[in-house]
Amino acid sequence: MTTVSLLAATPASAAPPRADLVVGASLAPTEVPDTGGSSAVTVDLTNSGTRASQDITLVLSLSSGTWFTDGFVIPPSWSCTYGDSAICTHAPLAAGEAAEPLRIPFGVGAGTVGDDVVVTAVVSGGAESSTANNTAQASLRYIPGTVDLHFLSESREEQQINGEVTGLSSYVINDGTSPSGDLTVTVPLPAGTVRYSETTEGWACDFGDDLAAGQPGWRCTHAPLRPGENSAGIDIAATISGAEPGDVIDLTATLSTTTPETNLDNNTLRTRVTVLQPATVRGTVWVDSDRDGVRDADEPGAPPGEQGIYQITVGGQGFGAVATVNADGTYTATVRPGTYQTEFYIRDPYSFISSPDSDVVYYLNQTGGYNKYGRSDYFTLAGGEEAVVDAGVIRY
Ligand SMILES: [Ca+2]
Ligand SMILES: [Ca+2]
Ligand SMILES: [Ca+2]
Repeated sequence: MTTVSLLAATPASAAPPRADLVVGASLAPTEVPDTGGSSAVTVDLTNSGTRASQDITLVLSLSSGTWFTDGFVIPPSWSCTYGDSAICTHAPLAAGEAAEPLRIPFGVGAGTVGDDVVVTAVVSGGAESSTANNTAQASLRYIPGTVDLHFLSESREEQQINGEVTGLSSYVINDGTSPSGDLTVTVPLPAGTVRYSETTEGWACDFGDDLAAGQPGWRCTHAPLRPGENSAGIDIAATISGAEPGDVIDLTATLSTTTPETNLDNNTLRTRVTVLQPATVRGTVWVDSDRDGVRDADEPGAPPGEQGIYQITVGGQGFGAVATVNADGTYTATVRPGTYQTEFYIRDPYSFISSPDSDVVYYLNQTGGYNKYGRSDYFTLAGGEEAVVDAGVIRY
């Protein structure tokens, strides 16, 4: 008798090998302003079963008022099409294998504070030991949107004299999470100044007698800003005029919008000018008519113009002034207290000479161009002081 050995029967308690896909979904961010915004869902998928799955299909569904956006990259192991739902496919996962995490951004429309947007992920991939873990949900909560406009420049202080130009120059940014309304910036014209200029691009600026909260000044408007968006540059400039030394002049811009803001403390930008007593630089470009190398009492000044004194500048410390040249060859420049030199640009038929009566310490009569150039030494002036700086020339 032959005994046939049979394979042991599978015990009733041992389950056959089965795949078991497990899906998880998370959102970042998990809050969105009530004016709308965006988020992204990340799907994690693992086969925690004991056998490979079949081909996998993942369906991502969004609440109404949300939509999948374009232009992002997903792992090459996934393939998706986007409609009302995102439908993504993936090759079978071996037992214990995890898919590359799949991150898909989406847009969120405006909603009501406290409401939730729900994202649902459902995965399928053939027979499984359990499908209870094939669905995952994540939600996004509407929170109050914020608008916070502020100037990007810092307030600053300057020291200037009458005749100089001061100003405000900045951009406005929306640091909130929601779009602003239209922007308005007002700048009253302070006493001791006159209008010089204002921005013409990106902003619509007007200047008038009652435009700055009923005061003379500027009123500028700009289109709304999205969250994180910068405005066009705004520039407002005024000339210091009729001010007294010691006066403190504030040029202040105030920013507002039609939507509520979370912070109004950062809506001003100021340039503060302390007015200085000016110093004066003056002198004469005199003609050595008898060519004896000294300045005689009856010797005239050179004429201003293309055939004489073309320009005289008083410069130093990164700024300076163009002198006013008079018909008799004298000139005057008004400057801040500081250290300067006078630079003379003259033209044919005049040339510089060396003379004990000339303060020109360096000159070039052959410059290769029209101008002949001469300059004085540096000199330092306090407020109210005056320097007399002369240049001797001859006429051919
Ligand atoms: Ca499952
Ligand atoms: Ca603000
Ligand atoms: Ca002379």
